[in-house]
Amino acid sequence: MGLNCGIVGLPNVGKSTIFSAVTSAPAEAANYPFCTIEPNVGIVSLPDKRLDNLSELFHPKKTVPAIVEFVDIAGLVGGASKGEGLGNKFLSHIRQVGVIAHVVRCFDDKDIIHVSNKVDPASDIETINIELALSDLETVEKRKVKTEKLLHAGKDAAKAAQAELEVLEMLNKALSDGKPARSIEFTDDQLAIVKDLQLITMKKQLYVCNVDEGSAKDGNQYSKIVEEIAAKEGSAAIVVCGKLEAEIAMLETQEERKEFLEMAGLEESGLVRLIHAAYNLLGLRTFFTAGEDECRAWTFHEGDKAPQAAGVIHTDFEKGFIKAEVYSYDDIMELKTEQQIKLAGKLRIEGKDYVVQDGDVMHFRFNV
Ligand SMILES: Nc1nc2c(ncn2[C@@H]2O[C@H](COP(=O)(O)OP(=O)(O)O)[C@@H](O)[C@H]2O)c(=O)[nH]1
Ligand SMILES: [Mg+2]
Repeated sequence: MGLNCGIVGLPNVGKSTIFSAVTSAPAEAANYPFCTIEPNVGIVSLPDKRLDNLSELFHPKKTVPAIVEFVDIAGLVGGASKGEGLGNKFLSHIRQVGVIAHVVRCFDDKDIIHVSNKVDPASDIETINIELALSDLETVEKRKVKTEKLLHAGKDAAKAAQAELEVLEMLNKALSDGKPARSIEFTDDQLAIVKDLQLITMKKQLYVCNVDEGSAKDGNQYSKIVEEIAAKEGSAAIVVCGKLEAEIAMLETQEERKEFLEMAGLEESGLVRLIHAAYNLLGLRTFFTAGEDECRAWTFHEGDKAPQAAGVIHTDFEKGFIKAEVYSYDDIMELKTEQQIKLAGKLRIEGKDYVVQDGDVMHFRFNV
């Protein structure tokens, strides 16, 4: 599954506005050779104060942030699962993303047509979620036909098919009610079956309330409705003003941006919150490498062990992993140099079973 966040929502809710703003200062693509470069895909740097602070200590030639990919997925309308709008193309795009940012129109503007002629967040959310559920329902039904044939196969295969059919039945019931697959409680064994289906409604969803300028700070009556819906399903919700963010993104210097935010009464850009929320929902964490040449933030999955984290830098690091020298971000901030870290006994030597922690600063020893 991609380390990326797909932006979905009805037409004219502000998806492309938010996508353009979020990708207005694209990360230097050369540093991230694995990323896909397509017009609707943007590579976004993850703002991280810790990396800035490390760079201040090490004065490296180069500082490289971690990234998140955003994908602007157009074409979702009621009936998409039956091929309306961009229909199937849309659904295949959305299957490939790691998490979904669902943009909901929470602003009034007579000049901007709403597809169903009135601003109604609850109904908009339902329209989109029903389309996603219907698409998954189709996947489930297709699988059911296949699995039923296995009921008459050998004993073991029949048993496995029976277990799978039970899961498919649970999914069928929830999805037919318009409920997402992620709302069902599965056992670990069942979860393995579900994962294999790559359902859209298993992905975590983040609601993005696109509000008018005046509501950027505290939200409005529409965003309150979205927040309630999100809370009920255990999803996250954030308030962003796409129009304001687009204006901020046009400003050239950090100072100008800061001033603009202050004038709008905001502490930080809504996009920064959006980027961080996507990163966290993807289960991503950051470790650092720091030195005179380069300070860099690297992305790993929560729970990854040292060799896997090393593999993020280079596959050879993982294959030939010997050990990792590790200290924490907090310790280097306090002690200032690696020399002092060593003297204070804060440099740890960790082996292949070490579970990497967010904020670790690491050097890897490997052998190829
Ligand atoms: N008033 C207002 N207009 C917005 C806002 N965000 C987007 N728009 C406008 O709504 C229209 C549709 O936006 P767009 O981003 O293309 O929507 P998309 O179809 O979801 O990609 C454009 O004319 C935007 O300028 C907002 O926060 N407030
Ligand atoms: Mg668009």
